[in-house]
Amino acid sequence: MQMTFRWYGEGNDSISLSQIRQIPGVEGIVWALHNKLPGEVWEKEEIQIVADQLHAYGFNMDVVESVNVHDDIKIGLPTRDKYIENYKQTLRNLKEFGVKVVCYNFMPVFDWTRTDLFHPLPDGSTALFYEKDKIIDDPVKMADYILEKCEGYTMPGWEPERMDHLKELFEAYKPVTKEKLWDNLKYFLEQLMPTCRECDIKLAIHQDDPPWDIFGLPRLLVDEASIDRFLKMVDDPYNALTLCSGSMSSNPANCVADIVRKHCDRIAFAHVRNVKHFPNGDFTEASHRDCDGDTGVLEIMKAYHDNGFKGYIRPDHGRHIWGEKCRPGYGLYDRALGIMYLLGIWDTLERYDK
Ligand code: DNO
Repeated sequence: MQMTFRWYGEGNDSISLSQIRQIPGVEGIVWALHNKLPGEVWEKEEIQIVADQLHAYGFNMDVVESVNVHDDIKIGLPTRDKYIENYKQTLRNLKEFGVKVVCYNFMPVFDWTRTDLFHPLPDGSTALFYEKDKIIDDPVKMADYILEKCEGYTMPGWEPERMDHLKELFEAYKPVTKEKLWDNLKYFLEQLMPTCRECDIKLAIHQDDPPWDIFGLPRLLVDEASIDRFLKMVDDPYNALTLCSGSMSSNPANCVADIVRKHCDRIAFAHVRNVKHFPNGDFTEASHRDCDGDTGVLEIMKAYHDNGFKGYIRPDHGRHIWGEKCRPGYGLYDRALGIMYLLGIWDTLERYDK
């Protein structure tokens, strides 16, 4: 297991690499070229700039999160082949820098969705919050809210350039049923697998967050059965998972530890965080400590350990604590606490649970 930390890049993150260097146990930075639009090739010269920054602090750059997938691929338009070729070229360029895992998602239009990015918690901190009833609202209003609240940072999947065309995007997705979306995902993966093998890069899908349809858009990776289907559909070790404990356990019916036990060998990258449910279906994000939420962090870590997990792991969204001003969910302090908690569990298992 290798501990990593997500960083949005120079000038695009409130946190510096020198701060991250002081968190015990972090070996790699989970990075991306966040200025690139979905479908664009990531050029070697652009990657080199980040490589130099990370290497100066002794970090590896094995994991990219995310190379975003162009909507034409998800919709299944004839132009998808051009964007798939670009994706292959990006993988070839990433290979030159030793990248091993590329995380991506196949959610239509939006990436992760919350209705409140800074919801007050009883301890005086704030955290991401999802209020089911607010989602029935107009998606255009939702996008405006997210863009207004992201403190000037560009949120992945909520790029203003794309949000400007929301109505057209919703129109374009109209014929895309859930089954059509599965077909389009299969097509994408089958085109990509030979390049992944050639480059020795695992393509690791992130589940849909939250794991159910929103705004009438279909969502695929939502539970154990859909993960089974996904892995069987393209049964190749390079077709892998970014298993996101928080996304999956936003639905209380999902048991993340069961999925780890079943598919550990196909999990290339683990996101571990904690979610607390309310009886009406709302949920809030919580500290990484097991008893602060309902995700089952201890059981999940034990499942990874029992199954000899060799992949990459990172703490996921944290609360905003001690007055920190940061990207929603991506502050330094609570994620650093999260790392110490996860490593505490792991080190204990390593020593006493052979
Ligand atoms: C949320 C993240 C997601 C993830 C993408 C992967 O904080 O886990 O935005 O990076 O869905 O493409």
